[in-house]
Amino acid sequence: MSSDVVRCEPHSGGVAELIIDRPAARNALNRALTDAMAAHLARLAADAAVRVVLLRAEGEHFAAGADVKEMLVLSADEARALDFAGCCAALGDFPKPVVALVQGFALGGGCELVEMCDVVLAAETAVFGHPEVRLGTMPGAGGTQRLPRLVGMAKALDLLLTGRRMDAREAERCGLVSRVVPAGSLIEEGRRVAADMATLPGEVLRTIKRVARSGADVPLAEALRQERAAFHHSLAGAERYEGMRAFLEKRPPRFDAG
Ligand code: CO8
Repeated sequence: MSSDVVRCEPHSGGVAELIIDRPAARNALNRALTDAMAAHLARLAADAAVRVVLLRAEGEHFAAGADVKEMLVLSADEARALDFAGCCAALGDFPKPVVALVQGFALGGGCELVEMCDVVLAAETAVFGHPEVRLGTMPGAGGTQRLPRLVGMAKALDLLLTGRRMDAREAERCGLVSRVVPAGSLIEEGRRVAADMATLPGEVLRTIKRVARSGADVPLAEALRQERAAFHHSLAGAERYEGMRAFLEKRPPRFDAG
């Protein structure tokens, strides 16, 4: 399946690459793009052969945010009717690990996409920011909620209320970015991380993501209860027999797709 603005390239080994491909408009997120992304993600969520998604973008920039040309002509009623900004929920709700590769600008809605991903590799040249306030609007795809959870309220409000940009190193220090890598090796390094993750047991990967994310929204005691239940459940799985046996037999584990 392909579209003009988002391509999906399945790779052997359990990794699917989702590629934002609208570089002439700095990968601005128009409706066609977010619809295509949602359609791809729905298919990838259901595909048992896919364990990990690698999200990246063509061109010099990750994404310059929502498409301002589309937004300008949108009335508040139309935005509500279209569930504008809800269009990115498919990424936020995606059940499998998503590794994002960020080069150049990730602004506004582009930064919100990053905030929804699980492991974020940024090129040294990456720049993050929420300039929405400077356009007379505000984040609508989770920026005011996910960013403070990731980087803390002081840093988040600094970014959201000033619209200033931050570089990759600052983004790494404050917790938006997992790792900073040389720009020239971003794709290679991202593919290596995703491929390695895809050799790990799929059900356990999904459970860790689910429990880590859902636990952040409930009191600690409830989060720990959820973790314990998931941990006990994992002990009943075939994956742990293979992982533990392989360790004791001093051989690499072989986890079946799933
Ligand atoms: N929307 C539409 N078109 C854009 C956007 C955008 N966000 N960003 C760039 N473009 C277009 C430009 O209009 C231009 O088109 P044309 O060639 O037809 O004139 C082309 O891309 C190239 O742009 P620039 O000449 O500006 O390129 P530069 O390399 O000089 O600058 C920047 C790159 C810094 C990324 C610059 O383009 C920029 O500042 N863009 C706008 C960034 C911004 O303000 N983003 C926030 C948008 S609001 C938002 O994201 C709200 C989120 C709500 C939910 C989202 C759900 C999807």
